[in-house]
Amino acid sequence: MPAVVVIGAQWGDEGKGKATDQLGSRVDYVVKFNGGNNAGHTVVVGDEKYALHLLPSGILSPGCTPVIGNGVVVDLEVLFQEVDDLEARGVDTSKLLVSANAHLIPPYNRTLDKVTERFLGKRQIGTTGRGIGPTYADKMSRVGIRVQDLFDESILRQKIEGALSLKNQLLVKVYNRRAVEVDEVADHLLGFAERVRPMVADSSLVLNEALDAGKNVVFEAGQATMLDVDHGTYPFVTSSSATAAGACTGSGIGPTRIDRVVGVIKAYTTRVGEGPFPTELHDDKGEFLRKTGGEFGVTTGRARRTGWYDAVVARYSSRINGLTDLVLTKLDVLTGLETVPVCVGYDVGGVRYDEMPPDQSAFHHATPIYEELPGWWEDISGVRRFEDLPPTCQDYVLALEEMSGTRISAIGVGPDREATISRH
Ligand code: 2SA
Ligand code: GDP
Ligand code: MG
Repeated sequence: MPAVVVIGAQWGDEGKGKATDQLGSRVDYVVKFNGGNNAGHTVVVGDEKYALHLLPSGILSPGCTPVIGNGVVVDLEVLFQEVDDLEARGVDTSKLLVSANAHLIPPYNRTLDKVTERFLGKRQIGTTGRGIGPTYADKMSRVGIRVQDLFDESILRQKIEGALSLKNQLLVKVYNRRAVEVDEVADHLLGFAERVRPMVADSSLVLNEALDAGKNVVFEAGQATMLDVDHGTYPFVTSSSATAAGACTGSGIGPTRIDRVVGVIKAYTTRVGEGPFPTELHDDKGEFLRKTGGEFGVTTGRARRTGWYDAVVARYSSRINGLTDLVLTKLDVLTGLETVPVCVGYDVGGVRYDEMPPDQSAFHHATPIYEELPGWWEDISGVRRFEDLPPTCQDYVLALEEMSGTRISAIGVGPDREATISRH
């Protein structure tokens, strides 16, 4: 193994939680390196179903140390809610480490996230409303508040004061809201300081030492390639680096330390929130995918938009992330279709694109060019060997592998940990 990065190859919700959890028993550290509690990862273990938001999926594997890296934005209220909920269900969270450099989501950024969306009107992004965007904006504007600031009250107050001198202008003058007081923010954040103190670590040092000692470390991305702030469908993206490169900046390891980059990809496509989505379906097939695949947001409960597999997106993700493997998920959802269309390229005003168009207008106007592959009718959820899949289903996987430019090393045929076919 030793250092494996797991990323989403589409617009999120590909099943990264399950893929990471599966590596669990052989993993010493699982690191979340971007995003925050906008994420929603579902892991099913026997009869138990867990929905993780801020905590890395590795928290469910005994023996594994979960790490919240410096690239994450942390809502302390949500952190401890999630910890308490898991503890109440018998999950040991005592090993959790939180980077001293991770940024905090102060309550006013949740408000700003929601009012900004309302003000954007038709141009809204469809955010999760968790304060993610404003907190990353603060980080880049150098008015953010970090975990380590909790332990020096005078510095914390100075930083809150600095941030509020800007935020209150926006809240009061632009959004017609009440001004936020330094005391209320400081009291809120300081209320968590003693509880978070024992978890705080120099996570870069911890992880580099672990790698030096030959430990197995998994870096788990939130969101996905097409939502990455640099490489996604900007401005309809999240505000963090969700691609493989984000694992380095978001955790403090160098690129030379990474051994494998695994892209998790659904056998069809979904997207939550606004923004272009060439293979989106607005018919009964789209409804079939949503219903059969249970495509509803884990964090907000929003219905996900659904569409066919897009091999242009897959090739783009292979390139941007330098993928070594693909994990193809939810193949079972496609059972029962006469044929399964796969997008192999785009038509933009009569011009064919086999690769992602370099400008956003072209992508917004891309019409998919489909290849129809034969479907299958058999229930495949109990299959554990590739050769036991129906022949047309095997052909579907092999065709995706060929089109996507990366080896498919595992296939998901159900939500449970066990419902996976390994291919070596
Ligand atoms: P934000 O809140 O600033 O990160 O929103 C910006 C865009 O990023 C999308 N986004 C997501 N897309 C898919 N899944 C996500 N996590 C949850 C889940 C989503 C949910 O697992 O189901 O419950 O709705 C996630 N988080 C952010 C978001 O839709 C915007 O398009
Ligand atoms: P993540 O954000 O990438 O971790 O994915 P989500 O948890 O948001 O969404 C993936 C959903 O698909 C969850 O409900 C998983 O339990 C489920 N899931 C994962 N893999 C499979 C699979 O192979 N088959 C089926 N039917 N469901 C799966
Ligand atoms: Mg999700």
